[in-house]
Parts: sequence; C-alpha cells; structure tokens
Amino acid sequence: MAILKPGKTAIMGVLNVTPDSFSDGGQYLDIAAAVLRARAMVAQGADIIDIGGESTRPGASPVSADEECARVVPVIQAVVRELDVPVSVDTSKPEVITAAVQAGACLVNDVRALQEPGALEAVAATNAWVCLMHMQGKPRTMQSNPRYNAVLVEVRDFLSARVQACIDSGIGRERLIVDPGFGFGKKLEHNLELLANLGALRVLGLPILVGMSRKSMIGAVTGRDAGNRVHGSIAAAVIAAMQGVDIVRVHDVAGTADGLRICEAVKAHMHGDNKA
Ligand code: PT1
Repeated sequence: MAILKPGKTAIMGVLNVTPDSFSDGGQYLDIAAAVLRARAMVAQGADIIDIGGESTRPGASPVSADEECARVVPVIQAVVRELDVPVSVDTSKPEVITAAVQAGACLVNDVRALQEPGALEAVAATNAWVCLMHMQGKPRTMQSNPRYNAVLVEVRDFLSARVQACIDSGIGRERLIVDPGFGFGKKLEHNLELLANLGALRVLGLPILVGMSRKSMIGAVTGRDAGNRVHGSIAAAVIAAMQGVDIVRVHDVAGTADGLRICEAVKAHMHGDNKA
C-alpha cells in the first residue's frame, strides 16, 4: 500500500495505545476503541495510521518490550484486518519492530533512528519502510538543556549518518524517510529554525515527515495548553506542507486535511520563481 502521495502531503494520524490513552486495561474494549478511532481518522482523510505503545514525550518513562508488544500488536492486527489503510508502528525496540511488521505494519517509525541494538537488523529482515528521526538526548531528560551550534546542520548530518547506517545494514534508500524531530531535545528557537528552513533537509534526497501536533512549541507560541493547540498545529502543518514535506503526523486529521487542501489549491497557482 502506498504511504506517499506524489506531489502532495500525506496525513499520518496518531493512534496512541498507552494505558492513559484509552484505559480500562482490558483487551477487547481497548482494541475496539482503537479501531473506532482509526476508522474515524481514515474517514477524515488520514493516509497512514501510526500506532504507538511507548510514550516518547518529554519526561516519559521507558516500557518493556513485552508490554509494548502486548499494547500494539493486537491493535495493529485489528486495524490491518478491518481498515484499508497503511499502518505504521511507533517503536524503537527490535522485538516490537519484528512483531509489528509480522502483524501487518508497513512502516517503522523510530524516534531513535534505529540506534537501539538489533533495530537495524530487525528492519533489514523486513520489507518495511522506516522513518529515521533526530533526537538530542533521551525522552526523560531531553528538554533539560538542549544545545546546538547550528541546529539545521546537526540535524541534517545526524540523519545523513543514520541513512548511511541503514544502507550499510542492507536497508535500501527507497525504504527511508527522515524527520527532524520537533520537540525532541530542542528549545523553541531550534524548533522554529527547523520549521522555517525545512528545505535544508532536501539535500538528503529522501521523503520528509514532520510531527508538531499539539506539542509544547505550539503552546509556547500561542500561549495555549495541550487541549487547545489544534489551530496552531494546523498552521504549523500548513507551513511544513508549503515547503513540500511529504508526511505530517497529526492528532487532528479533519482540520489538517482542510489546511492541506488550501496548500494544494495555492500550490497549483504558484509561479516557478516563487516555489519552495
Ligand atoms: C515525531 C513524533 C513521533 N513525535 C515521529 N514520530 C512524537 N516520526 C511521537 C512536546 O514538546 O515528531 N516524529 N512520535 C511525540 N513526541 C512529543 C515530543 C510529544 C514533544 C510532545 C512534545 O510537547
């Protein structure tokens, strides 16, 4: 199934399956609720559903591979069985990568860019796509004091090195996607510099994915708490899409889809000397 829309920006809808996201702890209700949420996002225009069982937001604590598999595998199976949409797994652990692809995921979305031991090999043994994301530090502490000499250069060089590591492990370029990792070991100024200059990542010659939805960078600019960042998040997705980003990872699919429709309509009328 195609995960990219040539000449357009695809929408990746976020489906968190952490205990705090759906709750009840019991299997059947959780799975049904997750499929219902995925179905709604597809109806609203999601092109990919990203399923994650480990929170990687700032301050989050690690989960075991068994716990993560128990959370995501049944949901991946159910979504793949019941919906006609490509499924992505948001994970860094080789055991979860293997089980998730076996369950039907066709994209491995790894905020640790396959740096965990065995992760490169786990992806190499599949035909799945992989999204390599930049992060400075680890989720628990990454926001304590992020520092860069030149954030664009450091992000680009890190991603370039991880692309090479993939190729050296037998994961072909045609399976790779890169992501600057908004909010992952970055202050507001770093996030804004990245968003304002996403074109700098194009030299890598690979599809670009970005995730800014509901993040603190949106809150820092708008002054709004996490529950009230939809409009700011859509604006950020539109700014990325105008720069030709291939995939936006979002919670609020319907509003983002409208934003991207405006982008497409305007882009069709852009003059050559004004193109991103
Ligand atoms: C992302 C991403 C992700 N973000 C990819 N996967 C998260 N490829 C999870 C905050 O500052 O950007 N790209 N998977 C969610 N992580 C965060 C990070 C959530 C920061 C919130 C913040 O509020």
